Amino acid sequence: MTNTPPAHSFTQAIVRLPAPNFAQGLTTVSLGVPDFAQVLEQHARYCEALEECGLSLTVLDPDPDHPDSTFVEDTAVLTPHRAVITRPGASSREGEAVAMRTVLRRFYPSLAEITAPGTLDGGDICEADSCFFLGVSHRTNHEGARQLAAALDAPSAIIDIRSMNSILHLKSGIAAIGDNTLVVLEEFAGNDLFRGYELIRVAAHESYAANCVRVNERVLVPAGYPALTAELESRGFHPLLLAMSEFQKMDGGLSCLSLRF
Ligand code: CIR
Repeated sequence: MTNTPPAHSFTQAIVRLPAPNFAQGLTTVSLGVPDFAQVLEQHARYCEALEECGLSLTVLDPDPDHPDSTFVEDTAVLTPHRAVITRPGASSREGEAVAMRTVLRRFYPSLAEITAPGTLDGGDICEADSCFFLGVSHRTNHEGARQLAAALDAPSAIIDIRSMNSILHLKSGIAAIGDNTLVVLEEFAGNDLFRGYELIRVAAHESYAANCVRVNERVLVPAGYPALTAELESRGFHPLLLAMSEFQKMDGGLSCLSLRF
C-alpha cells in the first residue's frame, strides 16, 4: 500500500511573478484598480511565507501575454503521485496551462491533461482528507470534472456552485485545512457531503477569508479577518496572516497564488 502524506504536507511550490499589466486580468468585483507596487510587495511576502513554511520555490517569470498568470493554481491539479494540466474555463487563460506543462515536466514523469470539451480551473478543486470536492462553476464544466475524477483515481464528489454569485471558484468558499476540518461559507455548512467533517463557518462579513490554505504546520489566512483568525487559533491551528488586498481586487485569493506539492 502506498503511504500517502496528509493533503497539506508540501515540500515545493510554483509561483509566477505578477506581470506589469496584472490589472488587465479578469475580475468580477469592483474594489478598484490594483496598485502594482503593492501587488509586487504582497506577492514577495507571500513567497517568503511559503519559504517560512518549509517550501522550496520555483519562481516563474512574469507573463504579460497572460495578465492573470500569477494565479498559477488554476493551471494544474497536483497530488504526490499525479499532475493534471487543466484547461482553464476563461479563454484568455488557456495559454497559461500550456506554459505550465513545460514547468511540471521537470517534476512529474508523466502528465495527464483535461481536454476539450472539458474545462477546469484548479481553484475549483478542493482536496479534503479523503475526498476531492470538484466544483462545477462558470469556469469548470461537468466534463472537466469527470475527466479529472478519472485521472485522480480517488474518491470525489461534485459540488455545483453555478448559482452562487458571490464566489468565482469552489475554493473561494471552502478550504480543507487538515485534521478533518473544513472552513466553509455559511451557504455550504448544511451540505450533506460535509457531514463527517469538523466545520468552521465563516461569517458573511469575513467571506473572503474562507480561501485560506494549510501549508504544513501553518494556515495562511488573509490579514484583516479577526473572527476567523481567532477561531482557528482556538482550535489549535497556527494562522500566518498575509496582506491580500491587491489580489482580492482581481478575484484572487491565497490558494490561487501557488501550486503546492
Ligand atoms: C480570474 O478571473 O481567472 C482571475 N482574475 C482570478 C483567478 C483566481 N483563482 C483562483 O481563485 N483559483
